[in-house]
Amino acid sequence: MAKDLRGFLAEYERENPREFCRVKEEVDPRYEAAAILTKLEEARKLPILFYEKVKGSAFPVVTNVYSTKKKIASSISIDPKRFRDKYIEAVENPIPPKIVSDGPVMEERVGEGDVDLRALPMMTYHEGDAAPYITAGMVLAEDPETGEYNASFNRLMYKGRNRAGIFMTVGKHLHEIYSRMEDQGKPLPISISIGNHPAWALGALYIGAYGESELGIIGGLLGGPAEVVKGELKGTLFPADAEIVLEGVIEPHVREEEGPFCEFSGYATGKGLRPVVTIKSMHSRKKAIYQDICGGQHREHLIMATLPMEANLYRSIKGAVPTLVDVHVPAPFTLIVSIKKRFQGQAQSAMLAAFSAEMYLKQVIVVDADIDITNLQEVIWAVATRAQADRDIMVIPGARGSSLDPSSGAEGVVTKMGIDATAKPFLSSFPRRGRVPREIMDRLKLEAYVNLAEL
Ligand SMILES: Cc1cc2nc3c(=O)[nH]c(=O)nc-3n(C[C@H](O)[C@H](O)[C@H](O)COP(=O)(O)O)c2cc1C
Ligand SMILES: [Mn+2]
Repeated sequence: MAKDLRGFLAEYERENPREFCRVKEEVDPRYEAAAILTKLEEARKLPILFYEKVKGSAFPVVTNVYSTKKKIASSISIDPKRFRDKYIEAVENPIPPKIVSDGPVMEERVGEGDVDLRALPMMTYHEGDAAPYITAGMVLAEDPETGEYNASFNRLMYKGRNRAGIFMTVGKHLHEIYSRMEDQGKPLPISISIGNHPAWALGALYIGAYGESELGIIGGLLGGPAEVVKGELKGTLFPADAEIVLEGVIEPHVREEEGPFCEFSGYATGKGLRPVVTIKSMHSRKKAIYQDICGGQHREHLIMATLPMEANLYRSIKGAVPTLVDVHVPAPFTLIVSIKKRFQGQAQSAMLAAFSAEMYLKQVIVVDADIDITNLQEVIWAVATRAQADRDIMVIPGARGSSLDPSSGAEGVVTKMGIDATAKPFLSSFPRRGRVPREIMDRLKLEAYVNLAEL
């Protein structure tokens, strides 16, 4: 199993040549790459796309690397059906990272006076995006109080040669670390690594409690410690075999306009006054590959946002409701949960566990185990026939949600809603669903009565 991005790409291309598309024609990072991806998605194709020539940059670009569960699961040699179990196993058995003295990412370096973000093929995807963005940058930052490192993905807006606006969701961990440094009037040193093996992204995107180590989860997914090198700035660390790494500081008490940017919510939102990163140096491998994740509601962003989230929600709700069956995130801020209800109030326990495990969640629908939660038609049918609004809706006003929800109030304060669409009092005492008896269905041969080919 490869442990770096280029090793994974080579493996995947060899084993799945039809899911790996090399584009030799020059592509413009301004809208063209996004148009190619959009058209492929419309044709229901999700290949890894490797752009060999991107206008204005010497770096080739790879995108859609994390676009399907199959790709992600194969990167850690796991059957897609076992993916969630494996992920939870890594969360529960983290392996601490190992600091190594050198790594391939140190092959090339550009220092403070020369570093220029314009060398990178930053992309503009949608009408309304404020500037070119870096979207696949993994930020590692040290908590000044505990010395632990936090990993997250944070969009970076191009602002100038060595400056980028950074979006750190209020209430998420990087924002907390930055606030702790800002309280002391100090800049926060960070590394931003671009082009990592999928296990790094999967771990970084874990939605866990403050202080839970994403680096440990990455180790658990890789099956051995995540190897990191120390950077030039005091306190920076980054993956030894990343393709490209930027080191920089987020200055305290500086706010400038950032956004709008078309997000996974489907809207160009989030314009606001936000902190700025000053880039101090860039490290890269020889012939480095720049990785991109198309902004907005494209498969890759959605799958990377939901897979780690579903694993965390499954684990958290299971602790509160042991008869949890399954969880599914079908749309932004939305969760569907199925349970085998043993006693009254369990749907509400599931909702409360879910809301406290994931700040972005705004609506939770709980159904019985007979409902296929990936089929929204069935879920809505359960809401229509098993819930009554005055009795079964839980409303939590004034709660922290996402500022990317355009219907939210001041900077992401939302009203959360839980719908208990389980049958009352229990499924066993509820009217039966219409079903033809099983033995008749098994016995009857349709071909004996109708010619299917003629219909
Ligand atoms: C492609 C991609 C881009 C993201 N961009 C941002 C971002 O700009 N700001 C942000 O706060 N979270 C962003 N996220 C989500 C966070 O990285 C994610 O919630 C992460 O788990 C937060 O880390 P934390 O749990 O340590 O706070 C992004 C996620 C993905 C998949
Ligand atoms: Mn964290």
